[in-house]
Amino acid sequence: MVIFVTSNKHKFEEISLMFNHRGIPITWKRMKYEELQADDTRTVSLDSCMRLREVIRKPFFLEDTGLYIESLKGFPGPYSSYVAGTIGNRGILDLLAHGRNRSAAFITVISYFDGREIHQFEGSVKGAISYEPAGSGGFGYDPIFMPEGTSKTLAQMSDEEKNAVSHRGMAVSKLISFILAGNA
Ligand code: ITT
Repeated sequence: MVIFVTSNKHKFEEISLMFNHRGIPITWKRMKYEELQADDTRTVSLDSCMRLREVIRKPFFLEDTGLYIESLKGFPGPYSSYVAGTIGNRGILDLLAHGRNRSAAFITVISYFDGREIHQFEGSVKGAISYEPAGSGGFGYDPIFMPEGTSKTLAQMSDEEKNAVSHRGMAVSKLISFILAGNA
């Protein structure tokens, strides 16, 4: 049994779909935890995991995700949660007006505590910020992010389709391979 710690139900839905598909039991520990303010998703994810292992004391994982927009020098990056809750998708679209480069990437870093040590798994997807929000699936920035090679936003995809191309899907695949290789 693996515990996934997040306050975000959409993350749990996407991840549990992949675990269920591979027949690996997963439980949701719904919990909001303080995050370090740092420039990089890997550091934020590791720091949260190190603090939570003192409290949870059993194998678990968490993940930290950021949206990195090239022409905004990586903004909102580690501040993605704050920005989503303040200026939101409309604010991002406004910042990209006047013909700015719309290239962007999502990065997810999973930190998995196996009961002894912490292992990290990273996934990313490159794409572009759309001109208008589209779609009603997913969450957060999904309506304005189009993965490379598609003309759909992540919000226009089912959870299965999103998992097949997404930052989170890639990071979770790596974690699942690690667990199935006998490391859980
Ligand atoms: P935790 O409890 O797991 O930390 P959170 O929602 O605060 O949940 P993050 O800090 O990792 O998670 O995510 C930052 C924000 O980025 C989040 O609030 C969403 O708005 C957005 N986000 C994360 N993953 C996303 C995804 O797959 N698609 C679109 N937006 C996403």
